Amino acid sequence: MFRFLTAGESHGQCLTAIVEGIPAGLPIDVAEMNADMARRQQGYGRGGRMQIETDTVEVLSGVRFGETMGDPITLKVANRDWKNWTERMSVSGSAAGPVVTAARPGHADLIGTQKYDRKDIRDILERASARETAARVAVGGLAKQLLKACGIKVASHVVNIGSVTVDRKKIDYSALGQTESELNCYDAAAEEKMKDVIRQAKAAGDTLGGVFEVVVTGSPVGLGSHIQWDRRLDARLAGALMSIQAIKGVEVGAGFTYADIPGSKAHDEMFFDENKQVYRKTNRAGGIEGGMSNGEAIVVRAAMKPIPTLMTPLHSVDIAAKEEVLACTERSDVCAVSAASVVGEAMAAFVVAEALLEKFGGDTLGDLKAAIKHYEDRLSGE
Ligand code: EPS
Repeated sequence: MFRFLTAGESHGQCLTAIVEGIPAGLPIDVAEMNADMARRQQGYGRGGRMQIETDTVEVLSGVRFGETMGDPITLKVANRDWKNWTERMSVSGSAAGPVVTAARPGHADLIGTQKYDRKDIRDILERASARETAARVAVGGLAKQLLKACGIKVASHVVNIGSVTVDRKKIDYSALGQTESELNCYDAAAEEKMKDVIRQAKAAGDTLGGVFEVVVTGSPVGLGSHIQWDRRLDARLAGALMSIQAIKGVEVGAGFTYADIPGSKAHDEMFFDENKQVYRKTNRAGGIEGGMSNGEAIVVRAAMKPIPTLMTPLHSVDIAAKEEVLACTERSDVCAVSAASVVGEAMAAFVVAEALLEKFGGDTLGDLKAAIKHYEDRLSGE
């Protein structure tokens, strides 16, 4: 079983994650994990917090002399900002300073205080914050390294911000994972326009959402299963991406555009040749048929709503005074779609690694790779 939990508040001491199920014998490159941590922090439109933090992963258990032992792995990401919050986020003592009571529409503020019987919205927003995704990217770093050892690569790119969409014809899919782009976007002209609309939103005290795409290449056929609802790979990827803060829509392959085309144009016809065996010329299915990977690139997209913390706040209600007010303004981002794309990679990597381990098992990396080889030999008729 491959699983993880995260813990930690946005302005608490640190974020942590416990990851169980990574096989023994996997070399771990912490610098590579930190490269993704840095990618999550960048992005035109991020707020002041990112100037304070330099997110780095500390491995507290499960790795010895650079290699996993099969033990649970504990990861820690320190919050540098904690030093500015020691009183307001103290584990002991009583509340110092004013409480937050003006709920932000679109955030967990109101419902969280109702559900958990809290008087201070901070008790909710601290954990609801997308800061938690730093821990997920750390976990995703482990999953990615496991996948890489098995020939599977996970990459992402931003395809839409606000009203600006990339021109897909300009995108070199073989270059995914290699951009210097501030917005993780592979269409330079669209990226400039995206920056413009982010600038305009910032000037107006507004925020912007968008869409990112995650692409997984090198996956063997048969990850996931058609035999039970909760084993379908597309369902699991959709759930994992939807679990990222502010994600409101997910699609696989042609996704919602399937609604507009007849069956004769919707499916990926199959062909055969001696070298490629069964192959397809299109990939509208996004690499998944019948809830199972089909060996093509797995393509999933997620739509992010604009961040609900607005510098020109929306009409709302004060939960203490029970009167109509303007929502609270916390320091926040104008646009975090590129950061979310890195989190999307992490969540997709986790799901694919989980499905890989489920299918091939293996307490050690060697056993896992041998099982994959045995299976691929069977499929190729050797
Ligand atoms: C985030 C850290 C947060 C926000 C953002 C994501 O930092 P702070 O709240 O200290 O400014 O920038 O959080 C939210 C968008 C949110 O709604 O809470 C991060 O590390 O990604």
